[in-house]
Amino acid sequence: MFIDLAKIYVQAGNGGNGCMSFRREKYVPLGGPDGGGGGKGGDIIIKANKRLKTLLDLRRHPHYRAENGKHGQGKKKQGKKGNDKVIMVPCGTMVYKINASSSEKIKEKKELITDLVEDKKEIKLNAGGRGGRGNASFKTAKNVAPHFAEKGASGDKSILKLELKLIADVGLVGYPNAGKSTFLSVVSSAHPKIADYPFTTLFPNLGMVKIGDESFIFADIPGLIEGAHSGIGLGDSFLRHIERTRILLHMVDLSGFQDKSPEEIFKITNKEIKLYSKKLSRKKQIIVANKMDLPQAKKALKAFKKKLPGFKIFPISAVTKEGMEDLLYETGKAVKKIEIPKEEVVPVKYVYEPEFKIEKRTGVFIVYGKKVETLIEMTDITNDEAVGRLQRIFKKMGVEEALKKKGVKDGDGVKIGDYEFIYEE
Ligand SMILES: Nc1nc2c(ncn2[C@@H]2O[C@H](COP(=O)(O)OP(=O)(O)O)[C@@H](O)[C@H]2O)c(=O)[nH]1
Ligand SMILES: [Mg+2]
Repeated sequence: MFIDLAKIYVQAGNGGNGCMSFRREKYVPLGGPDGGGGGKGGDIIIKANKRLKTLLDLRRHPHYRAENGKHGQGKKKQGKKGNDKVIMVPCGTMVYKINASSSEKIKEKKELITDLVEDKKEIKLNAGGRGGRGNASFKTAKNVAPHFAEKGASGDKSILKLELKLIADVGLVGYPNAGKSTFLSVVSSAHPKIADYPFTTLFPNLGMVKIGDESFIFADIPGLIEGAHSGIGLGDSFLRHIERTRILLHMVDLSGFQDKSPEEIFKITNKEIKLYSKKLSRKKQIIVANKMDLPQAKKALKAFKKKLPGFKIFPISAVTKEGMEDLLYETGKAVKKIEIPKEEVVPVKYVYEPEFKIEKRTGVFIVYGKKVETLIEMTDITNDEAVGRLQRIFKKMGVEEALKKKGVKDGDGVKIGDYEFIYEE
């Protein structure tokens, strides 16, 4: 099954906890601290693979987790790093991060992170959490026997939207029944389904076409009809698969479609393309009048040309192959002149974020910020020594100073990450 959209939930591995331990050896009465650090959590990596053709698997299995780091151990033994999770996607997959909002009313904001076009290209998306340090790391001249260790930080979590956009040089567009699939089956070794009724093509087909010494990829997509932009017929979402093509072959059945003339159909198709995307509508088109073998075709071609003055039209028959050589020659020439359009990956803007922010709510002060939240997360709150160290760090960062400025008083609540404290001078 061809699936071109999927939403997946990924979580990088958590860091392992640091270890709290002291050396115990015979004949060594007072062993020093020897707790090792935890290993880093595994990363989430997304990688393009040219053998994959659909996002079906990812739609069926939408949850991915990288391995957690192992905890540190005594004798300064470092915990093992968690294994990365590599998620394979077809070439041409665009990866968006969704800024999930807890409120359903706020529309999901998505941000293009990367466009994985080339085979084997990969991107590290979510970093695993840092491993906590063991108590051996906290030994100082002042504190030769620290009785605490850090916990591991949790791995980044996110929701990704994957969108597959096929990669082809030439896109075939037109009304259903125009002969697009027949054309592809004649010029390439692809075997799309062909039949004398609309919507035989239900998903895009790619075919390699040799023109002169070079090969180009043609994409055949389901036909568009009037109202496709509002979901009529098979809708217009398949147009995404010709957005990256260099040019379009716009194929028209000279015998028209039901009660519509070829030029009416030609105009409707272009209107639907424009309603889908202005950018797509600016792509160069080669107009192809198909089914020249039919008895009325010559007369119809004359009328079609008259209605579209100034357009160059290539008459062909996909069945008898008449006119095919000229058309392919022209297509080859045009394709070479035009580059494959690049999707614009907007580089993630660096926004200055203060180390923390404080917000005052009734009776409680909330301290936000990645740094303070990670520090809290990595601290064993039940351990006085660890909490003491954290307080010193917060003081150095200016958290206490800032709280005082905001008017914190003895007995007020202070919330950081998942923890709430009572403030004491
Ligand atoms: N007479 C004639 N029939 C054709 C020609 N090309 C396609 N057809 C027929 O038109 C019908 C629709 O063809 P198909 O390729 O499925 O059209 P698509 O919907 O545009 O992909 C089929 O019955 C084909 O056999 C042609 O050049 N001449
Ligand atoms: Mg077709």
